[in-house]
Amino acid sequence: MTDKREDTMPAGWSQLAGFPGGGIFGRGRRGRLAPLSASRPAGAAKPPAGAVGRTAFARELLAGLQQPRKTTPCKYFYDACGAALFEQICAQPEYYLTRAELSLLTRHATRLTECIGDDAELIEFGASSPVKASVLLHVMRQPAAYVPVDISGGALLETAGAISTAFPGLDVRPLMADYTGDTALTHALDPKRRRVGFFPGSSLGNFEPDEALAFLIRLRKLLQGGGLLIGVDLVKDPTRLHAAYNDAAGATAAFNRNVLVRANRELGADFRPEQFAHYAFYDPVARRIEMHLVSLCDQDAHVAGRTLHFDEGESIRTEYSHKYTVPDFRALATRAGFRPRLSVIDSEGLFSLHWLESPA
Ligand code: AVJ
Repeated sequence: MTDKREDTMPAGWSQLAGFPGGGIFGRGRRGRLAPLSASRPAGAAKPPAGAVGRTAFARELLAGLQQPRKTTPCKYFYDACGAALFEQICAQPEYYLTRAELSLLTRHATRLTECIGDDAELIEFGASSPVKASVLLHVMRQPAAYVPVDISGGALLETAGAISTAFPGLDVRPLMADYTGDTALTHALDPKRRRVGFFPGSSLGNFEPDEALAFLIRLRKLLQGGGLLIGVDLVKDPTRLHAAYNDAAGATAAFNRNVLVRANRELGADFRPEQFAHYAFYDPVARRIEMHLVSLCDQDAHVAGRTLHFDEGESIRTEYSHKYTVPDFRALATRAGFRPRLSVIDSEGLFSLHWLESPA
């Protein structure tokens, strides 16, 4: 990168779920939002509390906490509380990601319109807020449909409702699902429509590099003939990164502890969240934020009949958030079979947005 930061990349760079027991929500054109499922007749069974049910939560939580190095899958942050806490994070002054991405969407609207093209079906992976999609849908020419995919049912329906209100006549078909699951989302999509994926917020950073590649390959296949608009957080001054995951108001700390709070509520576990310290740091070698909950004392917790022990100072790794350089991300996308067509960064060089074509 040149020393003069630019909003747009130089020439070479800038040519132009699985649903295990998951509830699927659908809505016909101008119809009412209502649960529907391809595999389960309406009313046959109540959808579980989340796109991933309680048994899966208990199983995956226990599996992670019984490892020698304890971990929890980060997707379990996002119950209704966690989705709300994440919205609070996005409003913190230190958490620049959301604002930087929104400014890129607005600032490069015209070029994005060109990239995305007409009549596309917009599929958003992780749609707990309508804000970014709303900017994008304004920019798109005659969007054919909007399919928000989210693991948190409540947040998903709020997003879908807000978009339906703002865009009357748009075909909005919310899908409650864990997009990291390996089942294809294809049955929920229109086989005749050109597909445009939207994966904002740098959520790709949650994947380790090999998983990120595998996930991008899945998206490339799903979006064949269309493309993916993806937001990716950039490698930068570690102090700035550190601050973004250690906001002064404590929103990130509350979000981090929410996985324990949720286990207590949904699984009848007896974690003492206040006995775990929020600890997040940037590892410049692995180029990622690691988020941990560190036990402040020797303690036990009980989950689904199991006793878990935590030594004083022992950590649970709750999230990775990988950061990329623009060339490294474009190389990864290319390895996944995408053709990177446009990469833009904000004036401070904090965040990047990429349009990746998926060849037909
Ligand atoms: C939604 C995964 C992109 O990694 O920055 C925010 C989640 N974790 N603060 C991120 C998060 C702590 C966020 N992603």
